Amino acid sequence: MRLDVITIFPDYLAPLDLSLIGKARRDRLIDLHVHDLRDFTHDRHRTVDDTPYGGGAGMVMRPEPWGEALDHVLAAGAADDASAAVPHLLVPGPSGVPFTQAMARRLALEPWLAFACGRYEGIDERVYDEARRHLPVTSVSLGDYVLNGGEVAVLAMVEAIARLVPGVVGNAESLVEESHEDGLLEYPVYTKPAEWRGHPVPEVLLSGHHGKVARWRRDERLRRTAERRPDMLAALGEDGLDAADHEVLRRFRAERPAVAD
Ligand code: 97T
Repeated sequence: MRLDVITIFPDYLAPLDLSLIGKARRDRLIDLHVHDLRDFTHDRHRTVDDTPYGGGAGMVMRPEPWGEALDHVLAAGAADDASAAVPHLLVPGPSGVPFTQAMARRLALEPWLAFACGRYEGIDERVYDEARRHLPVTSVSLGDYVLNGGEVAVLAMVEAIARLVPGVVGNAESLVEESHEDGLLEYPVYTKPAEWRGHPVPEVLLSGHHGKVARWRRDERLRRTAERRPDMLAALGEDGLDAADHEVLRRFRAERPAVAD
């Protein structure tokens, strides 16, 4: 998979040299290219922003460097790998569609992704209009909070996507039995020692009874999801839960009403 990132802070992406993603790059599973937007300016000050037409607070990123940077990415990618026609362009911002595990799974199947990191109040809208003439473009948000720019969002998205690329994560099983892959949060986990500072590991986990362990874990996932993410339980609907699930949820709710939402 080829990844191109355009940013005014290339150093922000340095963590992608580390850990699992760094290893995937060395193994040539991920071909990551970071581009400095200021390299596509032509004035002495390497200007990338200006005041907004119509007035208002802050600065807007000018379209010309973005146009040149995207032209460069398209040409460089096509020269490197003729099989990848055009990238899917992802633009993080607080007004995008929510980035989800389902989206990460779809994007992990694509041969080429490009990320445009905006700063200030955003990028001139005509950059999106022009990009859409050539590529699929998606504005994505990590959640309902505000960042200073897209770089941290790109770090998160690249990690979420790249770990789903075959070969990047060694144990394929660790990819499926995780939160957000089947609509419930994960169960709590424990390791040695069996007692620590007066806290014992739940007895059932030491019992060796696989059926009981599985039911206990399912119950804990339901309990956590009901407590922390009632929206996820609602989204699962009737079909996602069986009679035993409904019974444990009824008991949890009687014990303690939901706190989230
Ligand atoms: O708030 C932002 C500013 C710039 C780029 C991205 C974001 C953002 O992305 N997800 C949440 C906020």
